[in-house]
Parts: sequence; C-alpha cells; structure tokens
Amino acid sequence: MRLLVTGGAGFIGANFVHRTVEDRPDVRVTVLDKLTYAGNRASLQPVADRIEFVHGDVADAGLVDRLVADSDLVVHFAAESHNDNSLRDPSPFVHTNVVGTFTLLEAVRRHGVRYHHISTDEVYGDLELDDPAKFTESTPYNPSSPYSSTKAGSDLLVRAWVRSFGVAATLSNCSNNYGPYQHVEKFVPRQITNVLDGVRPRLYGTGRNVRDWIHVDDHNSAVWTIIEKGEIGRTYLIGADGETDNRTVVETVLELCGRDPGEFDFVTDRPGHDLRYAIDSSRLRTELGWEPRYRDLRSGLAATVEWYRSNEDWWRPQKDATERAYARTETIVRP
Ligand code: NAD
Ligand code: TDX
Repeated sequence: MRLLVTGGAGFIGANFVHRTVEDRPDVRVTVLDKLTYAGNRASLQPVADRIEFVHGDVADAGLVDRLVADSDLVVHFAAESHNDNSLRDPSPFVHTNVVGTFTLLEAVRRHGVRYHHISTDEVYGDLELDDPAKFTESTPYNPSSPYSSTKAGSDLLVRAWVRSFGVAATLSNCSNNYGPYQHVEKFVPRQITNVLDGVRPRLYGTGRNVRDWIHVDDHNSAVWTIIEKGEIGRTYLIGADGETDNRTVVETVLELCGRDPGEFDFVTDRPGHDLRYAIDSSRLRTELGWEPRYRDLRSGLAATVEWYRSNEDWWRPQKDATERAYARTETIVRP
C-alpha cells in the first residue's frame, strides 16, 4: 500500500508514522509537511531511512496532485493546531485547515484515492462543567475559536465531497492527545518542561476546565481501525474516558517530578476558553471493536515526563521562543 501522510513531522503525525513503519512493513510511507514552527524533521529521525519525506504545502495544488496520484490512501493530519495562536493570527488557520483540506479533497476526487480526515472534538464547542452529557457523532457543530471553526469547516468540506462527488472518505474527531514529540506550546509538555526548568506551571483562569485526555498511540490505533473497518462517509469520535481538569493535570506533573503539587500560578484566561470536552466513543468501540490501551492518565503522564526528561535536545530549541510569545499576553493573576 502507498500511504501519503500529511503533517507527518508534527506531534500526532510523527507518532502515526513511527507506529505504521514498525507495525506494517508492507506500507510505503510518504510524508508531506511544510515544516512550520510546529513541524520537526527530528521527530522522524528514528524512521528517516524507511520513509520518503517531501517538504511542501498541502495547499500547493500541483504538488498535492502529483503525490496523491502516486498513493492508495491519504491520511490528513496537517493543520495549524494551536488555539492560542489562532487567537493571535487566524490567517494561517484558514489557509492550511480550510484551503489545504480543499486542495487534498480535489486531488483524491480526481484520482479516486481513499482519504481519512483527522479532526478534533472542539468542532462541537464545549459542555458545562456539571453536565453529565458527552459529545456524540450527532452533536451539532458549534466551534468557539478560529482554530476549531476552521477544523469544523474542513470536516464539512469532507462530508460534502463524500455526498456530492462520491469521495471515499472517513472522518475522526479525537479529544486532547498527550505523549512524546508534542510541541512545548501545548499544555502538558509546556508544564512538564517548565517544571524541569524550575519554572512554576501556568494555569489559565480557574484551572477547572476539563479536557478528555488520550494517549497519542491510542488515537493512532483508532485511526488505523477506522481506515480498515470504518464505513465510508462516517464520522467516528475517538476518546479514552480521560476527563480530568487542568489543575489536576498540573498537580500530577508536579508530583511526578518530586515537587510540591501547589507550586503553580494562575494566569489570565484564554478568551472564549472552552469549559469542558467529553467524548462518547461507543460507535468506535461497538461497531469497530476498538479499545484504548492507556487507561491510567497518571502512568501515561509519568512515561511522558520521562520522555521529556530524556529528550531535552528535541524540545530545548523551541522552549525560549514559545515562552517569550506567551509572556506577551500572559499575566499572573493569583500567585
Ligand atoms: P502539530 O501542530 O503538532 O503538527 C502539525 C503538522 O502539520 C506540523 O508538522 C506542520 O509543519 C504541518 N503543517 C502545518 N501547515 C502545513 C501545510 N500548510 N502544509 C503541510 N504541512 C503543514 O499538530 P498535532 O497536534 O499533531 O495535530 C495533528 C492533527 O490532529 C490536526 O489536524 C489536529 O487538528 C488534530 N487533532 C489534534 C489533537 C491534539 O490534541 N493535538 C486532538 C484532536 C485532533
Ligand atoms: O499554559 C497553559 N495553561 C493552561 O491552563 C496552556 C498552554 C493551556 N492551558 C489550558 C487550556 C486548555 O483548557 O489547558 C488546556 C489544554 O490546552 P491546549 O494544550 O492548548 O489544548 P486545547 O486548546 O484543549 O486543544 C488541544 O486539543 C484539541 C489541541 O491543541 C488541539 O489541536 C486539539 O484539536
């Protein structure tokens, strides 16, 4: 099988490429990645001699057409992925998430290539903290940020290309991932690397916002399950019952690093900050038989702390610039 992975130098895409190369020697992997600030060739170094890497933009129609013509399957991870950046400058989010997805869809339509679309639970908006409800595949779209609205737009393009043009696509919407190779701008690696640097973690607002954490390897095993067993045109929610508030995550990271769990600061809240995400993944589990392997967030976080401790060469080059960008908008409000 000839597989094209977009965004394979990013966090989830790189982990997907690693697993695919290890578990599926019959698959020939080509990665298309623009190497934005979030893309890192070093994340693919362990498999560099077993894949083809193409440096380019998913919105480059000529390049995308040539690569798709030579593929049997496209898995589309490439995106601008950080909510805070989308509040500073939404423009690259529209370009990559909307125009990039459109460009890929036109190419898979022309060449009759199978397509899997990677998306997020944030397209559904948020839930109240005290609401027992979870997102399901029929929850109405209600995105809050420029990031989530461009992801919602890209999902709707995929659905329309399935219905109107018969494109053979599946979609998945996953909750918050954690694990190795995640950029230090994101919550979990930001706080781990802060603690390793002796800096107090930063919690937005009250710290009570809830995310539904899933290990990146569980996300990627679900993606392969959907590619192999999913029904064309169908959306599958991916989640591992990992609902936890941000304060608990920070306290756990501090404890795992041998620090006092109270050594954190509250900072200015994110504008429009979604309160809670929670995934009902019954469709994926009952129809396709998928189950997560990482069921204990604390031990998953412990392994992640160890990965960042052992791989400072990977994250150090991004750390200072990331913290300088945060410092421009962040103020400690309750020390
Ligand atoms: P990431 O920011 O770590 O990686 C994105 C990758 O895409 C980078 O390698 C970047 O260089 C590349 N890229 C960006 N613009 C590009 C363009 N125009 N052309 C080609 N490549 C480009 O993101 P991630 O966290 O790995 O997320 C991957 C996908 O998973 C995204 O579609 C995201 O919406 C989705 N998702 C992420 C999470 C999460 O918790 N991180 C959860 C659910 C869904
Ligand atoms: O320093 C911080 N302090 C803090 O309290 C940061 C960076 C974040 N937070 C909070 C905001 C969120 O409630 O932690 C939570 C997680 O924040 P992010 O890592 O920025 O993730 P989130 O905004 O929830 O979006 C993530 O999950 C869904 C990914 O970045 C998206 O790509 C994915 O679609």
